[in-house]
Amino acid sequence: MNRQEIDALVKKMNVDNATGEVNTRVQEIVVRLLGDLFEAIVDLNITQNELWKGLEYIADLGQANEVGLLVPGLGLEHFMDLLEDAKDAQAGVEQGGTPRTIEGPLYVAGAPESVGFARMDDGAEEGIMDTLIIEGVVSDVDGNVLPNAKVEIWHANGQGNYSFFDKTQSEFNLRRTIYTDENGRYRALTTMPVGYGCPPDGPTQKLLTLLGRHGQRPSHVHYFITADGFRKLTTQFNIEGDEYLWDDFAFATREGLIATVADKSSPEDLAEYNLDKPFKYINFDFKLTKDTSTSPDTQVERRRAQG
Ligand code: MBD
Ligand code: FE
Repeated sequence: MNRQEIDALVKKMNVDNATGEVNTRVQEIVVRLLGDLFEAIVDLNITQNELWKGLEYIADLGQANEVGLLVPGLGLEHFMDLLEDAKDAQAGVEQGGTPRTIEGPLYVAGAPESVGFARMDDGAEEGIMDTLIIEGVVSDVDGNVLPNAKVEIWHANGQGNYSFFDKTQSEFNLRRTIYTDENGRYRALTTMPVGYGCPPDGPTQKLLTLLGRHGQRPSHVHYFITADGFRKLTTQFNIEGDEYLWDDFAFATREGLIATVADKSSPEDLAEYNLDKPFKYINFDFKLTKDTSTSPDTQVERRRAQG
C-alpha cells in the first residue's frame, strides 16, 4: 500500500464518516499521525505482535505515570525547545535572555512562598549532603534589575529524588517560591542535589535499555521565573563537574545554563550567609525577555502535580 492509498483509507474511516461536530484541529492531527503510522507499519514491516507490544508499552507507560519521563528521554521535550527558539528568532524576540530548557516531569505547584530568601531543605540531609547557597539577580536583557519577580525553584535530594514523588521526603522539601527583593535578588539555602536516574524497573528505562541508553541526568536545579511584562522562563542550571553534564538522558544541558560551584569557608563568608560551617556556593542570574504583542507565548499548559 502506498501513501496515497493509506491516506484515502484513513480519510474514509476517520473523516468521511463523521456525523457529529468535528474538531478540525484534532482531525487534521489524527489523520496525519495515523497516515504516518500506517506508512511506518508498511515500510518497516511491523508485525501484529510488534504492534501490540508497542501499544501495551504505551499502556504500561501511562499506568506507571512515566509519560512525562519518556518524553524528555526521547528528546521530544528538547526538540520543542529548539522549535520555540526558532520561533522566537523569527518573531524578533530580543536577544540576550537566559536560554530556556525543559521543565521535566517533577514540578509541584503550591510550594511555600517568601521574599528574598528561603531555606529549601527540611534538615533531613544535614551532615550527609553539603550545604548549598544559590543566589542571583533577575533582570531584563539590559541588566535592569526586576524586584518582585517570582522565582520558583525545585531540585532533587542527595539520592536524586524529588519530594512529592518520593514519599519519604517531607512536603515541599527542596521546593520554594522566592520573590526577588528590591534589588532583584533571590537567595536560597539548601543542600547539594544529586543527578536523577530513571526508575530502573520502569517502562522508560526499559525502552532506553533497548536503545542501548542510560537514564541518568546530571545534578541540576529547575526554575520557573515570572515577572510582569516579561515572558515566563522555564529553565534549569546543570552543575559543572558532573559526569553526565553533557551526557544527559533528557538533553537539558545547554550553553549558558551551566553552574559552577565554589567552596566558601572564610569567616566573612560564614558571617555574610549566617552559616557556621563551610558551604558550597552557586551564583546564577537570569535575564528575562520583554513580553510584546508579537512574542510567542512561553506558558505551557500541561498536567502538573499540586502539593
Ligand atoms: C528530572 O529531574 C528531570 O529534570 C527530567 C527532565 C526528567 C526526569 C527527572
Ligand atoms: Fe529534574
